[in-house]
Amino acid sequence: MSQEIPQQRKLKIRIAGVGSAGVEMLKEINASGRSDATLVAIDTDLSTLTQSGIKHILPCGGEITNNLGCGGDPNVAKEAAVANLQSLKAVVNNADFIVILSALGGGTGSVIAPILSKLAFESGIKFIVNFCILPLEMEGSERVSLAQKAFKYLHKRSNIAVSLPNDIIMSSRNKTLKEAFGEANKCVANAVCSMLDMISGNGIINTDFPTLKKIFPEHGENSFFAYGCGFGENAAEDAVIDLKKCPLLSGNSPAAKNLLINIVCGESMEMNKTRLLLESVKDCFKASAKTGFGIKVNPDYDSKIEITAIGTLQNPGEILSVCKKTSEIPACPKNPEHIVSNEKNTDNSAESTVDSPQSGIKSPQRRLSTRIPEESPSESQEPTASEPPETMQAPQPAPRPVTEDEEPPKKRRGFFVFGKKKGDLKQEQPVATQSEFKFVEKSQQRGFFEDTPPNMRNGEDLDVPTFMRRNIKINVS
Ligand SMILES: Nc1nc2c(ncn2[C@@H]2O[C@H](COP(=O)(O)OP(=O)(O)OP(=O)(O)O)[C@@H](O)[C@H]2O)c(=O)[nH]1
Ligand SMILES: [Mg+2]
Repeated sequence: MSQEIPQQRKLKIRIAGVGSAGVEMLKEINASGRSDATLVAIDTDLSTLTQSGIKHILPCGGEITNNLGCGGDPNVAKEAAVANLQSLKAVVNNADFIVILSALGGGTGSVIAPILSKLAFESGIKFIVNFCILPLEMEGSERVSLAQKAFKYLHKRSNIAVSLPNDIIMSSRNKTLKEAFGEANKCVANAVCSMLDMISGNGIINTDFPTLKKIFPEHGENSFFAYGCGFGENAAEDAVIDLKKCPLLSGNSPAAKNLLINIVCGESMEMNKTRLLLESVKDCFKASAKTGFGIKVNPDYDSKIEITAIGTLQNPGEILSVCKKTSEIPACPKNPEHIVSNEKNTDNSAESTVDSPQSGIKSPQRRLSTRIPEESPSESQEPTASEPPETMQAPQPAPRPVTEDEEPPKKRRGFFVFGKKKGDLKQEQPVATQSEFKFVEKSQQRGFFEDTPPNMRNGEDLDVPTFMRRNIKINVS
């Protein structure tokens, strides 16, 4: 009797490029023709999206930015994110693995990439990876500081968050700005592709998805990623040298706490050579505890050897200028967020998978058609999010009740934090609930003056507090 062999479920992998540079990186990946991941381009600048050639686009600007981008303003980007919250949720919905690509320092990438990480984190996505490009120091402290804050925020919601400072690319090579940017974009695209190759599960020794999760179970660890390649007779040695020079390491070979190494080589690669190669990569990162490795043979590689290493840092202060800088920024408040759904945009709020035709993410033609005032009925009948928005609020001390003509206190909100609508604040001030304060007995009140005669006036003992003499009750919490 023949038994039906159960089909292995395909991993749902999404790669989102956020902001102009994020979309540029996504274009590099798109050019490599991957079919195992769904690519989604997200920007407030419509032209970036329509010219990207990416099948799934999510324009977030609309009237807020006149489809022109945020001009570096994080407040505008936040407004755009709030207006498109349901569509952003649809990007992460039901995914197993999400990679978010962005350059931080501008408006869109700095705000929407952290928000997407947060939505992915809250929706329980099994593995979240962020690759972030950091602005040049010369672009000014405002951009650099915004980038640091954004990195710190999204890092806490990622299994792996790697930063690549543009300064490293600029300083290491004598290139034009465009060439250097292009090189950084390629570097990130290569890193993403080799990471996906690593988990595709058809190697001699696999570093599959469960292995990746086991090695990087935590969120918010400081991570690094490196990629190296060698050819010909000394391919192995050259690949290690190239790996150490990888710009994603920002010029360091840090000590790794957890490390995952993947080698892709030709069919003629000897076992002994492979073992030595693995040893030298482990030595390079002084790896001790959890190390996983994978080997994949690619018949097209001949004498080419490719090494990919992903790790978390033993000493978080050791690598990456951003890690050092972000440690100076005050920590993010715990559970500060309160997401509100955006009623204005229920028309594009499908909470379905990207792959489904009802997705909230539209192909350029479909999505653009929703910008036309006379919206077709079929567009507005798309399914809405099935679950109510989740709330995460830190416990607050009971505030003083607000009187009718008094302005409620202004809540401080970061760019990555959603709050309630302004109008809701007044109504929702909770009424202070207090319990009665119990004072000690009258006889025990006089303490130090116990043996002196009481200080009487009009029949009242003035040494006894007025509220006790007159039986006024005081409520305290
Ligand atoms: N590596 C690389 N960096 C870029 C590229 N374009 C811009 N940058 C850098 O990334 C930072 C953010 O720029 P953008 O991605 O254009 O900003 P954005 O996210 O689109 O934000 P807004 O345009 O303000 O909405 C800049 O400060 C630059 O340092 C690029 O193609 N490659
Ligand atoms: Mg832009």
